[in-house]
Amino acid sequence: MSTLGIAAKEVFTAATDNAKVSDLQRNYVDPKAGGRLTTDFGVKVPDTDTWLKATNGSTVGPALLEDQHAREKIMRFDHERIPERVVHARGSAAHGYFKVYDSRAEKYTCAKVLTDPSRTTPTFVRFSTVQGPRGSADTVRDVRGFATKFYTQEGNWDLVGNNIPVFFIQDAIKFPDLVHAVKPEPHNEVPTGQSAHNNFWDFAGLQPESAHMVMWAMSDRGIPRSFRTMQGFGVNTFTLYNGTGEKFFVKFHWIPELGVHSFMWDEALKIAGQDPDFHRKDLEEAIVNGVFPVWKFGIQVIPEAKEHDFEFDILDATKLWPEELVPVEIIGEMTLNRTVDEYFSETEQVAFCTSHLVPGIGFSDDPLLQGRNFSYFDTQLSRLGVNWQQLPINRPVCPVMNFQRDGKSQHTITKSNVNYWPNRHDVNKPHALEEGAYRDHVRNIHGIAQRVRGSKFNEHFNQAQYFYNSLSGPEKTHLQNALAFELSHCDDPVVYRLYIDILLNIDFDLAKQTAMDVGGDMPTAAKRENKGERSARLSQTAFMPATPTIKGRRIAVLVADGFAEAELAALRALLKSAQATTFVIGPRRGLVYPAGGTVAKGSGVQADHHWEGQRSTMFDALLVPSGKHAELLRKSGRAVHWVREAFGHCKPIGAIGEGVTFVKEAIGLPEVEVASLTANEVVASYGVVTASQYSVGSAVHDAAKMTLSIG
Ligand code: HDD
Repeated sequence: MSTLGIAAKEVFTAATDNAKVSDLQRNYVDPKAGGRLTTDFGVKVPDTDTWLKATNGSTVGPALLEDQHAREKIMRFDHERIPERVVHARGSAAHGYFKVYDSRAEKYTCAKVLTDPSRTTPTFVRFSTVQGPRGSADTVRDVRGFATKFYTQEGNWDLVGNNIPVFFIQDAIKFPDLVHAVKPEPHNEVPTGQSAHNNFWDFAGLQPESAHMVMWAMSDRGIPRSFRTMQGFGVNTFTLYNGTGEKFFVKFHWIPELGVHSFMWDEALKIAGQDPDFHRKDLEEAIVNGVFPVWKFGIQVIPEAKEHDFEFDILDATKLWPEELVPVEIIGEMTLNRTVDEYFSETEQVAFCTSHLVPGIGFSDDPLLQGRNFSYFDTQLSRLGVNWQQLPINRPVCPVMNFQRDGKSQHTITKSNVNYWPNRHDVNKPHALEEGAYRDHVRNIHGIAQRVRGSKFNEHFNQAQYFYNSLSGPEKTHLQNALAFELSHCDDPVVYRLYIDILLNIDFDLAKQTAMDVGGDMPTAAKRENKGERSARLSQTAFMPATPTIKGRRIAVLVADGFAEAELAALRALLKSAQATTFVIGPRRGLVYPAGGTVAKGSGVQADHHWEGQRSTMFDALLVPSGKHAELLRKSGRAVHWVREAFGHCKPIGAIGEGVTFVKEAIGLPEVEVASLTANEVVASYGVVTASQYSVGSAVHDAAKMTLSIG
C-alpha cells in the first residue's frame, strides 16, 4: 500500500484541494486536533468502557438503562448501516478535476464545462462492480461502473457510465428482471460476485438483445487490471445543443492514458482470494504515490438530421456507434489526484443521477435513459432520504436557492417568510434563458401511446458478431474460455443449450467450441452467417499508449540472502524514475542480506513482503537480480512457483547473472542459452529478458523497460 505516512499524506492532500474539496472542508472534523470524548450533545464523557450498574456491596447488579452515554453509543452503532446500492454496491472513489483543451465543442454545445478551456471543473469518480454486495471481491468477472460527478459552475452534471459501451437491455422496464437474474438466486443467495449461474444465463438466452453486451462482459473487459486501465462510456445517447436551436446526438467516452489492460482469468480468480480489495488499493496506491490516473475525454457526435442514417437505431443502448462511422473527438481530460478522506461520507453517500445535466446537455429518447432518469432519483430516497442532495459530497459548488423545503434531516435554515413562487417580495425568481438557465430543447411531440420499440431495435446480433470479429486471437481465446467457465457453472442443460443457440447467431466456431467445452449438443449449422465485419477500435490492443510506459506498475524483485546489492539499488532507482513501484520479496519480512553483507555490518535490504505473504499475481512484472542468492531461490518451492506463475500469466520477467540460471530452470526456457551470452548482452524470449551482467546505462535498461511495458 501507500508508501507515505499520515503526515506526508496530509501535505499531499492539501496540495490537491479544488473548489469541491474546499467546500467539503466545511464539514471536516479532526479528532487529532485535541478534542476529548463527549456525547453527541457535547457533554464530557468520563468513562466509555463500563456500563452504569446497580451495585450492592461486592455484588454487581444489572446494567441500568438510565446510562445515557451507553444507550447513545449502542443506539448509534445499531443504525450505522444504510441500504447498500441495489446494484453497484461495491465501489471505490477518488477526487479529481476535468479540463477541456480548447473551445472546439462550441459548435455543438453551450455547456461551459465542455467548451471553456480556462476552467478546471472538480470531479468525483466512483468505480464499482455491479453484481456483488459491498463486501465482495474487486476482481470478479463483471461490468465496472464508472460514474463521474462534475461540480460545474452551472450545477452538478453526473455522467453515470460503465467500462463497456453497450447495455444488456434496450428498455428500462427490463432492468429489475435483468438484475434479479444476475444477482444471487433467490432461494439460496448463491453465487456472490458471479454471473456464472443458471438464472443469469437463462435470462441471457431468452433475451437476445443482451447478446452484444454478454460478448463484452465475457471478453477481457470483464476483468480489468485496474480502474486506471479501463475505458469509460456514458453508454446512453445524450444530446448537445449550442443555443442556436441546433441539436446533436452525443455519446461520451473516457480513454485511459495508460492503455486498456486486463487480468488473465486465472489471476483474477486468485486475487479475488489473495486480496479482495486489489482494485481499491491500486487506485489509492497510485494516487498517493503521485501517479495520478488520467483519462482523455471524447465525444461522438451525430447531427439531429442524420438520426436515421444508420442501419442500427442510434437510441438503442445495446448498439455502439462504430468509430469508423462516427469518430471520437477528443476534447479534454480528467485527472484523479486525491483519495477520499472518509469512505462512508464520500464514497458511500455520493449519489449519481442520470437526470443531473447542465445547460448545453440534454436527454434523448433512448428508452433506457428515460427509465434511468426516474430510477436513480428514486433509489436515493431509500438509500439516503429526501434531503440527500444536501449531503456534503452531493451538494454543488454553485449557489442553490429554491422553495423545496423541510423533509427528514433538513440541514439548511432558510431565512425567509416566503416559501413559494410568485411572491410579493419577488425573491428567488426563475432565471431568464439569457442568464444561463437550463434550456429544454423545443420539439414537436405527438403520437399514439403504444408499448412498442423502434423497428431497428429488433436486430440483436450484428454488433455482437462485429465485436467478436474485432478481437485479437488471444482475446477471442479468453472469451471462449470465459464462456466455458460461466456455462460450466450452470447445471441445468436447458440453460447452456439455450446459450449455444444464441452463439450460433454470432459465430459458428465459437458455438461449436462452447458446446464442446460445456457439454451441449454439437451444433451442425450456424443460424446466421458470420459476415466477417470488424472494427479496428474495439480490441483493447487498439488503446495501447503511443509510447510504452510502465508508469504505475508494480514490480516484484525476488531475492534471498546473497543478492547483488548495487545492482538491486540501481534497478530500483531506474524503475522509480519511470514511475513504477518496486517491492522486494524475500525469505522473511525483515532484512535480507546482500552478497558479503552480515548482520554485524548492518547491511541488508528490507523486504516488503515474505514470498508466502504476497503472490506473483499481485504484481505486473518480476525481476531476479544476480548473485549467489539464486542457489537459495532454487531450493525454495515457493520462489520457483513465483517465477512459474508469473511466466504462466505472461508477465514480463527480467533476470540477470545467476538469476538467469534460476529463472531458466524454473520455467525451462530452452531458447535462452545463457552460457553463450557475453557481458551486457541481452536476450528476450517469451517476455523474459535476461542479461549476463548488469551495468548502469547498458542495453538491459531499455530492454527491461520495453519488456515490462508489455504487461
Ligand atoms: Fe444503473 C447504479 C451505470 C442502467 C438503475 N448504474 C449505477 C451505477 C452505475 C450505473 C455506474 C453506480 C453509481 C454509483 O457509483 O453510485 N446503469 C449504469 C449504466 C446503465 C445503467 C451505464 C446503462 C446504460 N441503471 C440502469 C437502468 C436502471 C438503473 C436501466 C433502472 C431502470 N443504477 C440503477 C440504480 C442504481 C444504479 C438502481 C443503484 C444505486 C444508484 O442507482 O444510485 O438506480
